[in-house]
Amino acid sequence: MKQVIDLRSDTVTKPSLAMRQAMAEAEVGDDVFGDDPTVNKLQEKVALMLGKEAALFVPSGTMANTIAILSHTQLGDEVIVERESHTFCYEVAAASVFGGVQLNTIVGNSGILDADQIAKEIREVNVHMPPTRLICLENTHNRGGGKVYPIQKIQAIHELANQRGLKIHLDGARLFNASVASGISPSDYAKYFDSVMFCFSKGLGAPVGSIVVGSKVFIERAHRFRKMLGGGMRQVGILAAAALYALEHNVSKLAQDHENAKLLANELATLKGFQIDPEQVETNIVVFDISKSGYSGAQVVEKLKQRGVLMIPFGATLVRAVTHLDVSREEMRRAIQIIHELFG
Ligand code: TLP
Repeated sequence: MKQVIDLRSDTVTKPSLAMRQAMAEAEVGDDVFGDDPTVNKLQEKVALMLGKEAALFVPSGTMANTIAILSHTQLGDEVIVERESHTFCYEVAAASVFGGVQLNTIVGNSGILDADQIAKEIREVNVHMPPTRLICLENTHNRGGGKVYPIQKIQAIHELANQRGLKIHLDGARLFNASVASGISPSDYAKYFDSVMFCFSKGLGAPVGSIVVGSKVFIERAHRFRKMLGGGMRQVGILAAAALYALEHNVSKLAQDHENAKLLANELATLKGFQIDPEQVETNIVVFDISKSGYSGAQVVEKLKQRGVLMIPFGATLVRAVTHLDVSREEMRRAIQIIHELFG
């Protein structure tokens, strides 16, 4: 059987035997009653780790962001997001549908916004206008090619939010990738946000699950919204056990994913018609432009697929590859070899 090298996303990892063992042995209870000891342990651990009062385990990153937005806002409020953010591009308008908020999008530089850009978009109090209530940032930035948010920019946006009485939420689906790449701890990022979410089901290698952290009052509201959206889970300690395992064993492995991504980016940069600046590849996401290659993104993806290398088109002329726990250095080298054979 041809072995596939799956670089479509870091969501494709399969739980290891040791993780499955931890899941099998997890103590469980009905979490809607608050009775699941493993979920409670995970929530306490993550709240402490991020320096916040409380945490809530949720089924997905999309639900985490939606719950956070709903918890910070009221019907008719405005939320500032980056134009290429996951919340704007890929969450099926959940914040608008369920929260009745308007998203005001600002175009960033590889997904990164400056405080000045945001300041211009904060609305005056005026009967004609929706009140600006919340700013959402994304770190690392997915469509920005896994870009790490510079901490000085976060600090400036945090100050602005404070001055203008706004809340600030972090989509930290890949917060640990940012942390490993920058050397800045998750709690040093989290202190600039009222709420933070991150995912266990991406680079950390768990099969399911994300978590939202914030103040006790915020998490109480978030808890109600989780129930409202159908995210109240029962003996979910088996998933929390995978998340605990991931935190303990898989964070340190992210550096290897970042090295593999850099290796790939360096090779792609040598190919005629493929555009990428390897310097810009800071974490595990590699987005490259093939517009000058004579192929469409879909064609490049199809040719690779026939040779057992999976990536995804990321727009008409862009292709994305994501490195992760289930792609070894050797497999990365094999994928690079195939790319050279096809496009070199
Ligand atoms: N991202 C997925 C796809 O939805 C695009 C991927 O393959 O990268 N925030 C960010 C920054 C994300 O990248 C994702 C997932 C989410 C939120 C949503 O997480 P899930 O898929 O658990 O709802």
